[in-house]
Amino acid sequence: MAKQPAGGKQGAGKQASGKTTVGAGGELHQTNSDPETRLTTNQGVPVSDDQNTLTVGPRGPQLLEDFVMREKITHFDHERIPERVVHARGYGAHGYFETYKSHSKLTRAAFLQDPGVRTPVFCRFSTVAGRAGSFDTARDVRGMAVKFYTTEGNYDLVGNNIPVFFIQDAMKFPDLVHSVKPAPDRDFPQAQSAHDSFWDFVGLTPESMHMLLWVMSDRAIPRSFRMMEGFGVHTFRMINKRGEATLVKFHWRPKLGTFSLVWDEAVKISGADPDFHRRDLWTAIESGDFPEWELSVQAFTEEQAAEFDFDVLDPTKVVPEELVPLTPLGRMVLDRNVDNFFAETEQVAFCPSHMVPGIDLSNDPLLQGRLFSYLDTQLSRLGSPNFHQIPINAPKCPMHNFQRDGHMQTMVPTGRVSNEPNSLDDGTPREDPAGGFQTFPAQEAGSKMRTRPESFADHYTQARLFYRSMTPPEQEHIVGGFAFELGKCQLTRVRTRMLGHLKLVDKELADAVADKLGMPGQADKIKPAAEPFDMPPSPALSQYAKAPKSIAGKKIGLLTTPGADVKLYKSLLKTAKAESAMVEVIAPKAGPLEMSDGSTIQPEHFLSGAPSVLFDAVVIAPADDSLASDPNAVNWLRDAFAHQKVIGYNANTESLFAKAAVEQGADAGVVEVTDGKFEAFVTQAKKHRIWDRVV
Ligand code: HDE
Repeated sequence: MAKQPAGGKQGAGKQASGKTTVGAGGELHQTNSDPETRLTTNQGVPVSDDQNTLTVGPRGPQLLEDFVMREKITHFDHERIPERVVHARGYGAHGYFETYKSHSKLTRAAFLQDPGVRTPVFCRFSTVAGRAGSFDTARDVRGMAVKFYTTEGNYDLVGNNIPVFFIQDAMKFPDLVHSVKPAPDRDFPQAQSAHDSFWDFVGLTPESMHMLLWVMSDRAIPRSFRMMEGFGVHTFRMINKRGEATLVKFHWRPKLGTFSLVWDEAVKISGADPDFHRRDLWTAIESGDFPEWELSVQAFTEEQAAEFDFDVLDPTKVVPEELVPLTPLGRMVLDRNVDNFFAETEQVAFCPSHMVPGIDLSNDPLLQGRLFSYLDTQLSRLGSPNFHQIPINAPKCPMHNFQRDGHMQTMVPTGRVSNEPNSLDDGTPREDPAGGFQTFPAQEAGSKMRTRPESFADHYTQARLFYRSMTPPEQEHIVGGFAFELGKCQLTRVRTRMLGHLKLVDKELADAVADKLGMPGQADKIKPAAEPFDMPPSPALSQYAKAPKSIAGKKIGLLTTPGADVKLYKSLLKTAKAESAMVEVIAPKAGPLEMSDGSTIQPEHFLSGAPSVLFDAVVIAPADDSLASDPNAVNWLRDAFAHQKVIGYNANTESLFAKAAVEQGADAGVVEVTDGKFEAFVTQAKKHRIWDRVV
């Protein structure tokens, strides 16, 4: 299934055309004398031996003059660039954006005018806290950064899967990040926020309360990048040809719906498959199941914004969709994996300051700080002001100016003129007053000061709104999230302070967390900067209230044994295909699996390497009752049941269920499928989980 990388001079993937040779050390390697494809140094010098360093005699000292070996090792020594200080672990793919229609009333942005035009995009998803080598399913915010290669320059929408942020002013960002990163003395814990330094910082920073509710919710453990919403977070402006401005908030909605893992799954997946999310995205794209998102805006005027109970410049606030509904703009499809992770995903440089005509900024203080930070970080990460020349960052429209030279300059500008104005050469680039980027002429006045607007002071109302807009299972998960994280904090004052904040959010929430911690009645008394009030609940904030009843894009695991019922297997494949879902087979051993008709299939997994946490719904249909004596199989079933999954089973599973203490037909989600009929199974699986299953 893997796509062969592009061939060419460095052609990997193709069978070498030359001879296979056994080297002096017994190694097998290929030789090739074709000048088009043979191995060379970076200077193009053909290499005769890539296995052995130059020595004096077979056992003698190595020679410094071996420029072939030194060039190879030196290059290797410099293979890494600094990883991103945040969002280091990420995964990207190419695709396109198509506008549904012309949005010229709203914006003059070129990529939002012509429905027939596909604008190329590159999208990178990421976790925030962990290093590049950390695991995918950490409880964390996910980044969702999209670079649109428009005909009027690159536009970067650098967003997250949560619509608010921890802090209101960029000045606090280094402290926030230092607090969540591993402690500097001991360098742990990695890739998680369940520790004293994080909860101490956020407990002292009440503006983070709304974000904390989101981060303790299911949003922070997404099932898949393909099943994640995305948000621009800040308020931006759109400007039309007449120069009229509308305030907007950006939203990405996944076509598959928004789904999450449960915490115990996330924990187990991090061991079973640390690459769970990247593998999922890569596999879906390779198999032609291209993920898709709808881009929408909430569009409103300055006058409307002035009427809201919150300040739209405050990045800790959402504009409830019940107040301003979404206006769909177009769709993004990711249809091509990268050819090279480093060249593309690692070197892509997103900057919120990469704007295009028709889109403009607001005074959100966090956004303003980001405008500085990202360009600055690219200089240190990519090492040169010419990072825009790296193919993944280069605009796909004409680009001309008089910026010159610098490290790793790859362009060769011609002519004697590198300045403007000039009257020496009419062919040099000139400004375009009408077509060029124009900043909206917002009126600004005031004294210079370091302060926070009073309108940013209410830190609890929207946290309460979020909690009260959740379905009961989502609320339970939030309680579990807080209890887990605070339970990992060793300092009592860190816990009691947070319980005090939670009390201001919602008393029931605070009591439930305190109860789980075994600390009832121990909340600190906290005086809020502004008294919270009740807003009408916003069902649009709940993932499950609006989840599509579908298993499209989901994965069904079929656990079976040699002699597996071929009819049932084929019927499951057919059913899954009709629902755009995937099936993967798990057998006790890795080798080919014999089926009931004597044919063989290659199972995707062997049992001890593929716990049921890797699948959205499971079918257990062995050929006999041998699984009952395999502890991996017992745990497989127990976990699937505990994670509220839909479980299909056949007649050979009675003793396995007894061992796992799961009752066959325990609820509507434990379905017999011996006859190979999957209608009831699919109907249940479309609920995502059996929410009312008590475990
Ligand atoms: Fe970032 N952020 N950020 N951030 N951010 C970075 O830029 C920063 C913030 C986001 O896939 C860094 O190239 C500051 C909000 C994403 O390459 C850095 C502040 C949101 C990515 C940086 C914020 C984001 C980054 C690290 C507070 C959601 C990954 C490496 C003012 C709207 C992009 C890099 C990718 C990456 C700074 C807050 C999203 C250091 C100073 C709010 C998706 O420049």
